[in-house]
Amino acid sequence: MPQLIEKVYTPFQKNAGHYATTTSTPSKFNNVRGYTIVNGDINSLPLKVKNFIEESALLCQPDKIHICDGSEIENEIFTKSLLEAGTLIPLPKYQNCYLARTNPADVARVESKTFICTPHREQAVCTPRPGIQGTLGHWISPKDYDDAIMNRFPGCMKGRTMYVVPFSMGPVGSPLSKVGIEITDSQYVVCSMRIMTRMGSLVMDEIIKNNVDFVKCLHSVGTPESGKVAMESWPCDPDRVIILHKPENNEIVSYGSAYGGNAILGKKCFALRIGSTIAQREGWLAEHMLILGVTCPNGTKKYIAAAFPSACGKTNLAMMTPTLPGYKIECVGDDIAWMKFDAQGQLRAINPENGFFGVAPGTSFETNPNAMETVVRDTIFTNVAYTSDGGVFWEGLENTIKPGVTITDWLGNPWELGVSKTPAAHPNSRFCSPASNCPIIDDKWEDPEGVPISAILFGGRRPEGVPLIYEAMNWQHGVFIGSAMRSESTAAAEHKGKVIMHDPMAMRPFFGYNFGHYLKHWLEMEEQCNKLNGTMPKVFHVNWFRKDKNGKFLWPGYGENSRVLDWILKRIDGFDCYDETPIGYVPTPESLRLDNLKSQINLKELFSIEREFWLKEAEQIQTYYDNQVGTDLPKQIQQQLNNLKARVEKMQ
Ligand code: GTP
Ligand code: SPV
Ligand code: MN
Repeated sequence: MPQLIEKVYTPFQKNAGHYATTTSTPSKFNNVRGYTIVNGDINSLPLKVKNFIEESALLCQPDKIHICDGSEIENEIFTKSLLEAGTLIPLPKYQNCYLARTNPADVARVESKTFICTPHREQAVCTPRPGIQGTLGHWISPKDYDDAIMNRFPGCMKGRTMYVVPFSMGPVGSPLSKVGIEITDSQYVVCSMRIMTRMGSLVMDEIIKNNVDFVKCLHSVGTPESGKVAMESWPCDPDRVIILHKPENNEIVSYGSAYGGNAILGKKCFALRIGSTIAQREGWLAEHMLILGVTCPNGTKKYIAAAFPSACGKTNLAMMTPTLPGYKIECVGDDIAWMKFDAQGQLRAINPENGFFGVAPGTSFETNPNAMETVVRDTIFTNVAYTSDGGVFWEGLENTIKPGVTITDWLGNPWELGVSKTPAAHPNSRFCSPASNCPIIDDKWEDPEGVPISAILFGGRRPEGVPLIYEAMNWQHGVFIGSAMRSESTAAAEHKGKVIMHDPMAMRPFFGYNFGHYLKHWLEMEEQCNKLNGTMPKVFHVNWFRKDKNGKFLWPGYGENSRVLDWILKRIDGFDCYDETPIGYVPTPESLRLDNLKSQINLKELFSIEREFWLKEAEQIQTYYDNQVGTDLPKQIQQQLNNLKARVEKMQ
């Protein structure tokens, strides 16, 4: 049996991007099914891996299969090929950085086309009130799931290469980690997965050695024949995008988009949607949370996890430069946390990712210098603007533009500061950078045991009514606060306008199973902890985004948020520095450090808790539960809402 390996890489050929058509390949390398293995040895793989590859090949009918090893040389070859295809543009101002401009119809996650497939609808989603559209995820039946695949995938990789990407979410070999294999026809996705996950032979070896189960991820940008491909350099099929998850098979299938969470399948699809279902089965939590370490002036260090909806400040908080002297922030992760109790009942978290896929606009030397330092090496930027000196530009970097430098916007059109009316960078433009590049990456960010979590923060964009910070009175109250979270919509998904949406636990787009069951699971974490004689983390709600009557932020945010962390640390240490309010505990006036603040803060407005506002808020939460969650709502959560209503009603 000849080894089906071709040592020569063909992607060097001109125009050999995603849609490279095969030229002659030696027939002796073609196996019976008509494809050539151009890298890797399929026969050395465990049967279940081999089967997954062969079934996918049978369906997608690629000309070639490349089993990725994750090596430097392999990455260089893909990069070169993407440059030749025009998918990537070099950025000579920085080291090993590139810009991708997408098809303008493929710029964000597509929540309306994202589905969870279970035998029964109620396993995946809550049952909304009759006549009401559910907003807590979309269910698809097993039959429609199969049909969706069969209507899109057969032959979708004809004439092209199928890449097999073994990856680990979490440090390779950690007891908290899980592995996956993504099959994709996009080299851009392969290069992104290499940044965002631990990817390559190391992971495949782990799968072979320990015969571990892997999450099956199948991705295609779509068929060029669909006629909807407007840009050769960014193939996609926007009209037929679909993102499917089948938890019982640990399976993800994504078609038509190459953007972010739609295509980098280790991230939202695996680490959150499939991850949350595994976590429910195994008794842990998979959450849309940053993880940071904070050291205070006396040298003690605590770790905090925080759930904010997409584009609401996780990356910024995770990499914050504190303005309070003597404080140090270190970053463990900026988007996802997997958390589990250890044998002592201490909640521990790992960041399952290996990189940051961060929002570019708003990131600057003033707001997030650590991110700015992170992105000047080994980064793929997507949909930011380009400068004539080989660099990047986005809203927030206005003062970095040197005289004479011209700007090209994310669509490829000339753009002029102060003149052009449209944004230079797409509002959801991103940087994709290795976490190890971050100057404040935490020593323990790859600790296989995870870091101990002392507090969980919830927060969102609440221009009105919600104070800078308040603390939950207990765990159940904390779970309630998370379930009742609301936030202004952002460009991270397809929602239009700035409406205040419910986004419970910052997970609305990412639940892998029924939200009511998810809340029950959260409530049960306390029992798990008690059995182990542990201490539950404290829960807080923060809001950096409250505005005054003129629409100006009441709080400077960013590094100044260290003042809020300082108060949280005092509470973790048990200091009695809070006042009780109907919505929770708020800092006593002297306990929130405001020394040396550069601007005048209207504390009264920032912390005001209005009876009318909160009566309405409680009513809206009730309507939301009734309309969206129905009988799946745990009674403890309804009780918490009743308690809130009663406390607010008693206000003067
Ligand atoms: P995803 O990657 O989509 O999950 O987003 P994220 O939660 O990591 O949000 P990120 O930190 O990238 O911030 C999104 C936007 O919010 C950026 O434009 C930031 O500049 C802005 N932002 C972050 N923190 C603050 C803050 O404390 N105050 C204000 N006013 N804006 C902030
Ligand atoms: C988010 O939208 O929460 C992101 C970006 O982190 S994406 O990976 O595209 O989902
Ligand atoms: Mn996110």
